Amino acid sequence: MPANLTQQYKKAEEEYRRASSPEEELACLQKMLQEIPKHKGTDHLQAELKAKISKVKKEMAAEKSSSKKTKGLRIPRQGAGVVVIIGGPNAGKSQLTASLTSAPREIAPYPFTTTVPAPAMMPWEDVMVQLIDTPPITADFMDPTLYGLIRAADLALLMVDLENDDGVEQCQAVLDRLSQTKTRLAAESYLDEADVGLSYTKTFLAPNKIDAPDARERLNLLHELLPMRFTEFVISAQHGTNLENLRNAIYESLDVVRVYSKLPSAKEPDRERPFTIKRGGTLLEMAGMVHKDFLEKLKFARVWGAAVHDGTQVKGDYVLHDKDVVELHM
Ligand SMILES: Nc1nc2c(ncn2[C@@H]2O[C@H](COP(=O)(O)OP(=O)(O)OP(=O)(O)O)[C@@H](O)[C@H]2O)c(=O)[nH]1
Ligand SMILES: [Mg+2]
Repeated sequence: MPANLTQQYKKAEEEYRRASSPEEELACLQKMLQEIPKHKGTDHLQAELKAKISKVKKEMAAEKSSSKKTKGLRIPRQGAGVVVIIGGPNAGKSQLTASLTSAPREIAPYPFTTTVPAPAMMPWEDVMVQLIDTPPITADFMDPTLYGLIRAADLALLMVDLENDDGVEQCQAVLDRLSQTKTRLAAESYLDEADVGLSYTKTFLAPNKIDAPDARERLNLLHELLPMRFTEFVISAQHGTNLENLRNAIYESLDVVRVYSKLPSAKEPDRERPFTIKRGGTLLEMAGMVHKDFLEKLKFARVWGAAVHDGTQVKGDYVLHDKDVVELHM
């Protein structure tokens, strides 16, 4: 029996696809349910709509219960850089976050376990990198805060579920979803100057669950179907396979150097908390991070490091090297 969907229904469905918040989605779904012709031929569709409505309501409730702390609130940048972990449902985003940090994350074999983006700190040698675990992106749903998080991130990790036959398609759905927006993934970060607002975030592909049966076949399929070429780390977030390579590559992608500050009166620098600064950054930039007064009052610094003789006196334009020890004078 044909469904004979009305124009009003189709219009609501079109709007549903473009909805950018759960509230909008709910309004569209309710309109669709109201407009759908009620007969045997649409039973299945009606049931599907009702299920979607209850899912969106749950999402909204989850958002509300945590809203006082998180809704509309920017996650403050911390550490040497920010990495956003994205992907379809069940890809293992929370498992990877838990494995690379010591943060407890809720990990479960059903979709939409994670409902709110959550930061956690990943150690690399003596520095920390901020990872952000996120809710899944699907053809029908994307947490509206994700656009900003992806644009602001130094790196995105796009995870693929190799345990499930739908995993490759779900990854494609993430890319399709983003390709309809001005927030996109690429091999390197850049802003498209010809198209204002179009922003590309450097991305690593992380096909996950390589330990699962038939994961290799799905990986081959992924390579055949994925049009974009990202740097790839095939991992098992649960078993730890390739995670140390990924951890190192994440840090390297940030392209920062570490600098230890030393008080003139102290014998040793503060080795506990290095400052990190983009490679090529100068002493003056670093001094400004220590205290903004230094921006105007810095006279000189003494530096101990691989590129200079111990205690060499340098000016604000000195380009810092990894592991430099710096003694600021004003
Ligand atoms: N075999 C195997 N299972 C994994 C691996 N990583 C995660 N899983 C399992 O996959 C399921 C989903 O993991 P999660 O980390 O919750 O996935 P997620 O991407 O955060 O899911 P959502 O929050 O719903 O988007 C869980 O049952 C995990 O135990 C892995 O490396 N190998
Ligand atoms: Mg999760």
